[in-house]
Amino acid sequence: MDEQRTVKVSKYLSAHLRHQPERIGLVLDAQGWTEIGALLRATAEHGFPITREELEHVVATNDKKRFAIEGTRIRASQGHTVPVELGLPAAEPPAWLYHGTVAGRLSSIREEGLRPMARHHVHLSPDRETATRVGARRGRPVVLSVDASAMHRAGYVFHVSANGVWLADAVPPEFLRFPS
Ligand code: HQG
Repeated sequence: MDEQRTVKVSKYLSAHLRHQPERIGLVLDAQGWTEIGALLRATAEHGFPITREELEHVVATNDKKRFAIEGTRIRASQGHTVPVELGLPAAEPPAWLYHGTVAGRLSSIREEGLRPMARHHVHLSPDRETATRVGARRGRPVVLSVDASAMHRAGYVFHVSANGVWLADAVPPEFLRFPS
């Protein structure tokens, strides 16, 4: 399977397992799972057939481990815009977490803090390198530091997804440090 096809399949899976399952007639359960057989049939019926081998290859080699398989079912590990309850346990965060964004967002973020926008959670990275890549999707990256230890002490709840993304409902501005 070449790299271009792998990326295409990964994007197709993200689109339908996180955002628009109904576009291919797919139903996700409350935790975001769907039967692999039903997914493969739906892809074929909607003009983008994916084979089981391709699916398994993408799940196993995905750069960010975006998808998880359990038994006969698959789900996206995080990043949904459709309502799902991933059922992740609360976890104690590392002292600092990082968020990559761009300059144009900063005045609003200084005022409101970080908000989940279209997703269910604010996504935070355990290291600056990852946050830099996340920010770079939108332009020249700006990396904010989040005082996760102070948030945790103040009672804010964190979850960590199966692929190591830290999730919070919001980050109030007082817990953010902006680069000078
Ligand atoms: C910004 C990708 C104005 C926030 C990535 C970001 C990540 C605000 C954008 C994952 C704001 C939301 C998540 C506020 C937050 N005012 N702008 N108050 N609060 N923002 O895509 O963190 O490839 O929903 O800075 O790699 O960029 O999909 O979140 O720029 O891991 O697996 O609003 O998505 O992973 O954008 O990215 P997003 P994100 P996948």
